[in-house]
Amino acid sequence: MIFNTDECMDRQARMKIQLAALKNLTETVYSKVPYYREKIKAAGIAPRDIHSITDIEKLPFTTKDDLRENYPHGLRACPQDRIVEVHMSTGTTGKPVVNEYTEKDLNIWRQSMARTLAGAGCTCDDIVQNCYGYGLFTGGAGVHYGSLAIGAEVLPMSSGLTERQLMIMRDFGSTMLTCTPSYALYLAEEAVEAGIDLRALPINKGCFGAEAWSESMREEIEDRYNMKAYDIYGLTEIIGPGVAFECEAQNGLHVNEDFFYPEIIDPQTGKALKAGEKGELVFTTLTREGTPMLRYRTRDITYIMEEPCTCGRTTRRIHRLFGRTDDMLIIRGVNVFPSQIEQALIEIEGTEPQYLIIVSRGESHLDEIELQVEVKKELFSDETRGLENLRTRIETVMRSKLQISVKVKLVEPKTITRPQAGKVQRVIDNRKI
Ligand code: DLL
Repeated sequence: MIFNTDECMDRQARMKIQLAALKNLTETVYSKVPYYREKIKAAGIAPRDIHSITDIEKLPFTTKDDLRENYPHGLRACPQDRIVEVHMSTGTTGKPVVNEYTEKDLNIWRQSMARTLAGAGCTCDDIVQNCYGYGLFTGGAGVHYGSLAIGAEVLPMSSGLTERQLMIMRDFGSTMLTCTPSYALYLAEEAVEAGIDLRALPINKGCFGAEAWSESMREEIEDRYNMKAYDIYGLTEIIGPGVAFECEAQNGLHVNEDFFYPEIIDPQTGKALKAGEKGELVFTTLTREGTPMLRYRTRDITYIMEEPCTCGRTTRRIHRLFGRTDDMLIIRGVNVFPSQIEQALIEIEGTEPQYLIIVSRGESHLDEIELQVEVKKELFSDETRGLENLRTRIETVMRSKLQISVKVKLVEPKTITRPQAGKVQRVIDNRKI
């Protein structure tokens, strides 16, 4: 299976299906979920006002605060006895975000994850080493279900226990790796220590996501494993992984839009933006039963790509993520995204794709950024002038690209902590604001 017919259907035909599903969803949440009913009423509309797919813009948004307010079951749209599985994302503050799945919801997840893995070329011949965390996090379960749907062999490793991961990878001949991109690089570094040549192993492709990663990280992973690395995107609130994925063209991520309807809005005004215009990504789960989401604001920044893809799928794509609206640091009034810093670093020869941004408020009450950057080992054995030149170069590039001063500290390889489970932390904000 490379892709299925639903992914290649005529766009007009798909829009008709999406409209019917949206009407049905609006009716359901209006009648079953008091919170949604009140919000829809407050917006001055009723389910009968949905006549075209663009009428979705009349519906109210749902935010993470709405989910927290309704913790744990307030947004459930079906009786408890129809729920068969629950996942949550904990985040760093506040109550967890809860997603409750019916059997039909799991079916949607299996299909979207099968499409996701197939997008990267996974077939029943593959041995999938799944190092996303199993448990409440959606990564482990999502890849597991998708692998089973394809008929691949899945190794349910979960994250951590790196030595054992490498031993299994070698002894079982895993052909596909699924984990966060930062963990893939961590594994690769540990493989060097353990004297394992990853490039000589059968592993030849991987699906990476759950956190931001740059093209240079992709190159590094591809090079270290001699594999093709694909970007996959999703979030707990909508289904987990399986919302959007790269195909072999690797030109944007195909959205499983028969299940998850995407919109892009201006994060300030909430107004809908056109294809090609960058803004906040919003999803409506057209066919979910357990905890359906109406116009959920993801805070992820990207744009929609409507041009046809060379792979033959007709689903619209999103560009790889540019960051999150809530990632944005405001440093002395200037908006800075960690992804901009990473992008600037990529262009500087001699740096490794490992960095840490530490923000603090100095004695003068002004915000300061220290950027710790790992540099190639050879540079440390060189005379110090090389290091000093590199440090000033990075500071100059940062000043010209970000319009702020950044204090750069060069550190030896492997100084910056790698997550052995969960997502990488790129920013430490000590400002207490
Ligand atoms: O991270 C689901 C997932 C698991 C996706 C495995 C891919 C692979 P959450 O923990 O709820 O769910 O976090 C969702 O992570 O809103 C994005 O900000 C970020 N994210 C997910 N995938 C990507 C990606 C899972 N490919 C949040 N690139 C999302 C950049 C990503 N950021």
